[in-house]
Amino acid sequence: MSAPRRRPVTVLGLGVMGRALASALLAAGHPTTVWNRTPGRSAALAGTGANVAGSPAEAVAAGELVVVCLLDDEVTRRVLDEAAPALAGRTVVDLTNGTPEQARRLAEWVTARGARHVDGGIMAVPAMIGGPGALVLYSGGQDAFLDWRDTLAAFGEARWLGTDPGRAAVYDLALLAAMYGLFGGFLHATAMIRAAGVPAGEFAPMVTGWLTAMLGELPAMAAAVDSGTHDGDGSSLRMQAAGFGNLLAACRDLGVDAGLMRPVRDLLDEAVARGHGEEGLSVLVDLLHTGATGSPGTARSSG
Ligand code: FVH
Repeated sequence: MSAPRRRPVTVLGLGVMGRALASALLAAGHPTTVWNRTPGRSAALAGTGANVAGSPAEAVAAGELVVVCLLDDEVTRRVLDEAAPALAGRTVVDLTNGTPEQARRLAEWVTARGARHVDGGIMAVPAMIGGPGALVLYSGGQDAFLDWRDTLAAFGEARWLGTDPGRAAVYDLALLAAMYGLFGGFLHATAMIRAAGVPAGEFAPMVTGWLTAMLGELPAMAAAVDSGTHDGDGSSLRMQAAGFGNLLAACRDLGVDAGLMRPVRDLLDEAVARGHGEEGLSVLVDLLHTGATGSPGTARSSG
């Protein structure tokens, strides 16, 4: 029996991630057309069967599904604009990092040109694409997503988050915030431990064990945020604010910049000053969430 015919697809953008996505589509048997501003980046893909287009319009015309993976939303808009006459009838899946508002605006722009739009957020590094740990979040055009779900599964688990085109982006950025918090904590801790003369490699297993234990707290903290009952489970903010000063003092003594930690201290102090001293860390979510137009609290600044 012959293999089922795969529909033709296109990838716009052959950075590290775009190349991984194009490779996954080729491996899944899709006739794959690629385009990149800098032509040299398509050489290896051409060697494994990709068609290389000379312009965004030529690339879009060749694929029923157009996967976009460019630097940012501004570049995406510029590249899609060049391809606008070829967009009608296509499904555009934008995997470029962006804000929820950018995703909603692009959805309007794409659908106004007769194409379907799905926004996506890739929760994986390029080497993970096509492997078991890769997760890609999607939202926007549901019919388009369902139509292409099996193809998109070539990248990793394809998780649907609803018809708001901005939904995938807000999850993506929130997950990145969690990741940067974790990495920021690790980097600061490692700077302290190295300043104390301990090699990072010796410290890493200890910090991994500690963070793994602390990850177990997250479900209870999330439940506290949802219920509004922040009992702190034996670790009051008053106690934590008092101890945090020692962390900053030790950094001073070690010659380590405490810039990543000071906002946490400020937030703890603000929470205590507002009468939350006997509550737990989960109450800080209420202080951080000032509303879309809310002015930042005294301890924080907006982006
Ligand atoms: N790599 C990662 O770990 C993350 C994982 C999660 C998702 N992100 C997002 O994916 C988008 C692309 O990321 P990337 O890693 O492929 O990034 P680069 O290797 O820097 O490739 C950038 C591509 O964008 C093209 N490009 C840049 N500026 C322009 C422009 N003015 N006109 C046309 N194309 C442009 C660039 O082309 P070139 O420099 O090779 O000519 C690359 O194709 C991104 O949103 C991540 O946040 C990756």
